[in-house]
Amino acid sequence: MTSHQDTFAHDRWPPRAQWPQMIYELPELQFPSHLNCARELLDTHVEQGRGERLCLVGEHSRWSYAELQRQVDAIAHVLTQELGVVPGNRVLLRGPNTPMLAACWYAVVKAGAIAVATMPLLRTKELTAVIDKAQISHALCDARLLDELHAVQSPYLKHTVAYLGDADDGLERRAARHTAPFAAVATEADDCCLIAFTSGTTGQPKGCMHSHRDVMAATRCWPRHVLRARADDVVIGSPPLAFTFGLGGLLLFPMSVGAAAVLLERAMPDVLPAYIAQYRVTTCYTSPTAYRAMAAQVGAHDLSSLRQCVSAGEALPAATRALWKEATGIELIDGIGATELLHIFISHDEAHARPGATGTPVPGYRARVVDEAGRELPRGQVGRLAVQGPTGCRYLDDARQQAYVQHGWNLTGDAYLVDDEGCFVYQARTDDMIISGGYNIAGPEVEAALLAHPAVAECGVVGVADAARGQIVKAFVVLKPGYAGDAELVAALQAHVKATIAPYKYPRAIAFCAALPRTETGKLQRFKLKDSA
Ligand code: 3UK
Repeated sequence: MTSHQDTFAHDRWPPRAQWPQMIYELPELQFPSHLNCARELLDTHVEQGRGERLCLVGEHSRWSYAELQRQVDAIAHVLTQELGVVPGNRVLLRGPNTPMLAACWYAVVKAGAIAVATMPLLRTKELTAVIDKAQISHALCDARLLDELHAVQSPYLKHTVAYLGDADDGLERRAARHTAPFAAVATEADDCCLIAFTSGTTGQPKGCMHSHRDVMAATRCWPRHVLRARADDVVIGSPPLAFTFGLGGLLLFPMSVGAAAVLLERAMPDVLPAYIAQYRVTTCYTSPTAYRAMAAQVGAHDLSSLRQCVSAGEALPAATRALWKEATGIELIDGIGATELLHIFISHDEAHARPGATGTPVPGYRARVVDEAGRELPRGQVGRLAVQGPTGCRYLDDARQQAYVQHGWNLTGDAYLVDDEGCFVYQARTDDMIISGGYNIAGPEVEAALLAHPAVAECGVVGVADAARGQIVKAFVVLKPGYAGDAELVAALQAHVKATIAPYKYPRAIAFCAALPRTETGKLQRFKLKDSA
């Protein structure tokens, strides 16, 4: 059953047999059959008299729950009455973190449509892949990021409306014409409400489908049991809302308890401490790399309001935990999450922090370490991390579903061990995904970009260890005859990659070589490149 008029997503869930086992044992994970998470996370606060509480703070705005609801309802009217959005349509969202982007997200979901938030740095090529894969008909785009979207040529995308610009047909001017409340569409709990794209290991983006129930379930597990989110929290952080780490931490979780969030367009480590002081922030979300960078400069700011700091996206080095504690007195909360599982599923609270370990399964989830055949391994042995819970992997129309979900368990692609105390200790990615500064970067995608340069004959891209970023992207390049592998060419290749795909994916290191190590069948042997680096 679905409330969706456009059944695109409903028709493309993987077959049931390929789903992970979903677990709803906790009493707080029981939901009615009709559920709209936008209604739950926004409207209920206003209905229950919390409308005047502070909800979202931006660089140019400060909205209460009631004000956000007014914005959301007006945008939902624009979507449904002027742009023809019907339940089940996919709506692309593009912009840096702002209250307007958040309002657009809630408007799409409240209207029963499916939000496809995209990373602000994506370029035309990557946007096109997402739009075609999810057959996206509508886009709401920050006016400052229109160019790459306008260059997209897709048979699916019919309407693009800009916000935060000054065009006469911009979203705010259209929205101003709608003052009536918008009643949330009575979606089914199981209806898809968001598709989160993850680049995976190959660079072919995978769309992770999540339902209204999944969103609500995520708000009732980690934030409730580990973080213990409170109504007086003021949260801040760097991850984009297009990354489910950011969506949960900065939007869904604070709103699930009636708290406030500061949404920053640019939240790099150089500016974050000043914002924490300015807004009396209690809770911060960012990557291990950013905590490391911030530790050096927190002394200059009054961080006395800060109570909790969450680290995710990549493994937290023990040295970074120690550095942050020394600088602020705060014990970092580490948590491993995944786009496929929506948010964090193994973590620990401040009292149970163990340097070098991620923690234990979040209430609502189960985890174990298994061998290649899916058998549970004894403690101390390194194997593949397998997870089950109330959220899980359902890729949009993708054969890779059967790699991620095996025997009913989500296999995250991480190598872990369980220590004597039952604590999960991260080892490495089981595949070749490069994680640099908190971003996932697929080597083959960088290779594809490099290969389009006239000087490049062959290339292989791997991640190599780096103290500051965890890993950096390193490219091994075989040049075509007539080209010299000098500093000038390194700079040219780097500029070329930055102009082709999202700039953060560019190779920070480039080595020139005469040939690449290959198997007899012609496959690149990445481990040999890594070894030589
Ligand atoms: C790695 C970690 C060690 C790990 C994410 C929190 O990162 C998130 O989602 P992605 O889909 O990547 C998932 C992969 O990233 N990873 C994430 N956190 C940790 N490795 N320690 C950690 N604490 O390889 C995992 O499989 O980009 C994180 C919440 C939501 C998320 N989507």
